[in-house]
Amino acid sequence: MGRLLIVSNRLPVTVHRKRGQLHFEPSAGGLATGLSSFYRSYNALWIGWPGVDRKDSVATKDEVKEKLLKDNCYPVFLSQKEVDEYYGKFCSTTIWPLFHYFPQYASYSQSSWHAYESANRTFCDAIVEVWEQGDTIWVHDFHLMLLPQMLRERLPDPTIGFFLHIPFPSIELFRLLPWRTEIVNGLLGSDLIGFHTWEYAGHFLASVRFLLGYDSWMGKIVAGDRISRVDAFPMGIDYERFAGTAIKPEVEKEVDKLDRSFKDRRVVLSVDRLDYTKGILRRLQAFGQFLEKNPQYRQNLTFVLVVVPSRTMVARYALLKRQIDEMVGAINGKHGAIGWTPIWYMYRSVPFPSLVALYRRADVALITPVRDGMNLVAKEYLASRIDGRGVLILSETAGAAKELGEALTINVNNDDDIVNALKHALEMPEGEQAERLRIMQRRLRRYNVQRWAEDFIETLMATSRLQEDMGVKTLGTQTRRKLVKCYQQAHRRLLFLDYDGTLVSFVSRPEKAVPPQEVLDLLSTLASEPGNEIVLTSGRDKETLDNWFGHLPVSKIAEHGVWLRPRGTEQWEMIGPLTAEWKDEVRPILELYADRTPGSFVEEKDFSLVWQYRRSDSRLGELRARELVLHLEGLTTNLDLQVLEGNKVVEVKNSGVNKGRAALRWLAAEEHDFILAIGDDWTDEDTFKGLPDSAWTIRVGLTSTAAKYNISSHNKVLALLHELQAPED
Ligand code: ADQ
Repeated sequence: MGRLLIVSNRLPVTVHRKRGQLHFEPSAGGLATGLSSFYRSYNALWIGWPGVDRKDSVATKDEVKEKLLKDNCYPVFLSQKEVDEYYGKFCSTTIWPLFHYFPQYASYSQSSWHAYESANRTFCDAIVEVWEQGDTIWVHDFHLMLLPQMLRERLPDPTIGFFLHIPFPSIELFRLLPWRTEIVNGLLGSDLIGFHTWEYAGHFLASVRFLLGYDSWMGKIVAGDRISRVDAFPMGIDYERFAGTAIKPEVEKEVDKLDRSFKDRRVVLSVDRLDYTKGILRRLQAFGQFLEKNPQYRQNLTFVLVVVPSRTMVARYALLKRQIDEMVGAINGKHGAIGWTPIWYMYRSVPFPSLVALYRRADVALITPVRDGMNLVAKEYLASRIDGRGVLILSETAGAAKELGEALTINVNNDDDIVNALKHALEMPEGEQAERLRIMQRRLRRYNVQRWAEDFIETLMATSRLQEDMGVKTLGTQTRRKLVKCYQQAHRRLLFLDYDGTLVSFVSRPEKAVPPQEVLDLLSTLASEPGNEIVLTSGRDKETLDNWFGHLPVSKIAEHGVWLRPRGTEQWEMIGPLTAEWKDEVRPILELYADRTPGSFVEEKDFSLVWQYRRSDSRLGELRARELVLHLEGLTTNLDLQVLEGNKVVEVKNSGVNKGRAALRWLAAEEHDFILAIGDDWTDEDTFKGLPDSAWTIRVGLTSTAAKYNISSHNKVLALLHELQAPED
């Protein structure tokens, strides 16, 4: 593998100018702290904005670039105006509130959207500058959601992963975004899209289905001729860094200092960036109530509230800061006493050893975000508790709650819940604290940030290999030319062509899929070519096929192989003796499912019954399809029936009837020196399997198949059939 190019809005170092000198400092925030230890141990280059204005002098930018490159970082220079529009507006006041379920705070402006697009393009340019064949690109977070698709358009076959550090909201929220389709398309440029939890991944898949109509299977989305994989990777922390620092003498000294300040008091701690999603005001309110309801803790308890300044240029954050100041003042004023301040409020970034000392000294960590993608502070607190004591209180709406089952979880909107959890935590026996910690620590130590990143990269590589395998099966230009050549050199040609999904795309009502003139002309020309036999292999009833294709010199297979009609014959033949009495027993069951599933209906054919759910909500449809198949299984064994799950259909018909068996009729009739079969669903698999090895078999859609090749859409099938008659060269 070549290098790993990590791309994020901010670099892990930020450049400041102080008295004419450039200063390089570590950046704040979960992504920077989480990944910075990982990338230094890897053959990686981190690409991002260092905080330097594009309009700065060339000399300054050169100096920044040179220094950053020594630390394997590569700068993307943005102008202050761009940053204000793209980061300050679109990222901070559109995406951030909407994705954290604060739609009332979200604003939508066309100009900031354009700035977002343009900033993503600037990042794209920078990556194109440094990318070399073999490099893997890993894009991070909501600032760069258009970047994967932009990169795919500019680079030859890149491997691209994307990880979203914040929640992906439910479709009900996401659809409010005017540029929702662009965002989803941007993300689908990735081979792998990672989220902290399966819940977020599920929301994304639902949006893809809703906006673009692409279904997914086991987290894989087939979009055009590519596969994107979606999966959950709960981000870990650098566990040993916290556990190791917690026992360092400098931290011991800090803890002693804290002990002298707090004396014997119990300590509750919270650490957050300044943000309304972190639930700081609700937490303070609940703490005030706790003191009121539990006077025994007055004088005996200190709440250390650490808030790191963030997005101070956004008005809402400035307002929040004021509200926190006021509430802290009010609670301290109301409950405080000489020698005791209930809340210790620190509004600043805390140096690492001091942060770990605070984690070590705190009896309880009170982490109550309203929404949080993951929340690393919760994990850092647990890793620092080397003494086996300490209790974590955590909102159920933080991604971390999904894996930290031994924490005390609360609903942040329920003050009583927080008050009770605080009491529970402060009174929890030490044995229980140790047991809960042990279980959570074991998990965090194992799935640390290193493991998380490796897991992501390994999955990305596996997805990219899958893409290559698909590539091998996809009917490429070379193979297509060979196929066309074989066709032309042959004298007796047999072509099995499925109709729905193969020659035309699916429509919601089957009776509306009337063949377009282009398809009729194409079939007519192909069928009148000397030496050609065209067999239409359809699941439709024979009357429809006669209506549509009766005037063409083609053979037909109807109802997935129940009926055959060789060209030039007057009548349909039935394959074997079939019965239809069973329909009276099965029909009511299908009708029940049609009633329970809006948009679905039952279609009746001579010897089969079909439940169609193409127009239903696809998740509900799939769920019901599974239920229906189970429901029918018991019944059909006695009746010699088979139940088939096709493309948005469940079909019940007599056993032993399939397109493959019907196709034998033409194979047995005479020798052919060219055989081609094209179909889009698994009822065509029987045809593929039944044909001799020399046959060309093609499945429409990029799914696994017994066919030799895949082709991405019905349009490509039509193009291929046109080419048979008029080769490109
Ligand atoms: P953040 O919203 O920044 O991250 P979080 O996961 O809690 O939230 O990470 C904050 C980081 O900043 C922690 O590593 C913490 O130690 C550090 N930090 C916080 N306050 C500090 C202070 N006062 N002084 C020094 N350091 C401080 C985003 C998402 C999260 C997601 C992360 C990682 O919003 O949901 O967990 O990315 O994906």
